[in-house]
Amino acid sequence: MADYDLLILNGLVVTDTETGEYDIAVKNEKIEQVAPRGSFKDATAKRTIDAEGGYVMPGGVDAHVHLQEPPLFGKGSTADNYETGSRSAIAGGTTTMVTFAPQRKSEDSLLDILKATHAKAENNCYNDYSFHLLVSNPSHRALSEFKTLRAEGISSLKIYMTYEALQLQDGEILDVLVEARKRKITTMIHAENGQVIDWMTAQLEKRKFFAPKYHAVAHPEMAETEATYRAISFSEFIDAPILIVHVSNRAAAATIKNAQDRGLPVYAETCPQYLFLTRKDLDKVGFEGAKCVCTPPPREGEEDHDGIWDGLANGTFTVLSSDHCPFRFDDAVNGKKTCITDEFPAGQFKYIPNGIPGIETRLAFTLSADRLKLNKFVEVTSANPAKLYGLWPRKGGLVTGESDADINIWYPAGKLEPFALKNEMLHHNVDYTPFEGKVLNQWPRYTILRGEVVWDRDHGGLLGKKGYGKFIKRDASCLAGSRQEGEWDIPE
Ligand code: DUC
Ligand code: ZN
Repeated sequence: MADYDLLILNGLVVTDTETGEYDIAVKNEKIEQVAPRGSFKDATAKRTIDAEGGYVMPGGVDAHVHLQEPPLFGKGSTADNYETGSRSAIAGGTTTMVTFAPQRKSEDSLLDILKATHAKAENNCYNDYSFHLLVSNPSHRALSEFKTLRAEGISSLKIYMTYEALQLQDGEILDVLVEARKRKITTMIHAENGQVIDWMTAQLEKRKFFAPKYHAVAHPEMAETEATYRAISFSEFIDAPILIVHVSNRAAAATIKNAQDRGLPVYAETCPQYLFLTRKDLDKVGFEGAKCVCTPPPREGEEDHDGIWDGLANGTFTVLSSDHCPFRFDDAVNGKKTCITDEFPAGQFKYIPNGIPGIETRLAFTLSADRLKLNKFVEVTSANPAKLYGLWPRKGGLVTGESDADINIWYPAGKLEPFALKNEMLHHNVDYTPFEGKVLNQWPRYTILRGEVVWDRDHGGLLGKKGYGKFIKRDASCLAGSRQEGEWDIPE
């Protein structure tokens, strides 16, 4: 009998805290040992992979993924279901994803939503997964279910300060934060001022401005920064931890940094679209710009990108997620073209479904850009999302005896010719990528999920099986928590 299930030799192992020449032994789906290079020369394994000096990192954890959702952000429905979305994730090295279980305003219970979302995911996933509850109706019943949600392994939820179908009023946000604090649940907040956006949209429409590029005008930085400040104020008042999702601009980032410097439990996320796209991408001939309509919109240019890179490097951003929210472009029933009518042959920006695909490209783009230290790259794409959302150390690390054997092995220097991305290379169910033609110099060569090689780029590509991915129960965050026992913790 072999000593191990898998040996990974000759890699440069990179975690959020360490870089070194280590070999890795895997057994029973777990990291059995990480030892100096050469330590396993007399050992046997069912399979051995020679990393040839390439980086060996924990598998990616993407904690902002929209799959199989009804129309919530404009008119269309998301193009990826749990099968196609998780397939795309694995092909890009994301071994764990946290998707949304969306409650509609007409729905009372969150537990029913959780059950329905389990049914969508079960036996369909290529990668491991969990859910954030998306709360749009914090009814008495919904709030009373937070305790059971925790018992069911859900330790985070998301709320919105915009979008008609989702927006909470300030008092409702406070209701959620009090209950979340009591149950040690982390609250993710989409921070944009919905009334400002509606007002701007009306101003633009009055002037007959309907093209996709006006989406960016309707979502000014001020709307994001104001809502960010308000969300932080609520978090400070209740002393409840929050994460501001998909931060796009420097003023919002500075507001967050200021709160963090004051010791508040405020965390933040950014996404590749705020590093690689600008508002010019929305200003293309005809309706093409709709391919890059997401919210908040990509900002002005390089200076904004630099600000976001700086925020990643200095720790303002805890996590880098994809906000994968895929809509097909050439689709007038569920996709971007649902906003085209006889009256508006060039569409109406306010109805363009908001979102872009990106679960497969997040890791390769960020590593290829070579703007972050390697440990920081692992921290924001893998370790921190696991820590923030209660998956650590099972996910996001290579901790002996504790971590699942979820591993990405990258190409060693000189082994992969830089290549231009084409949508046909991707595994999602979307007919475009907003990043068509982008030149990359890295991609996961092998991806391993709980000891199984599920992606081998040069020998078969996707090897994983639908249904191998499983639901992972999550614990309380080990990063975020209230600072004090407090007056809001009223006994039941
Ligand atoms: N932004 C997007 O781009 N898509 C989904 C939701 C959101 O807030
Ligand atoms: Zn959002």
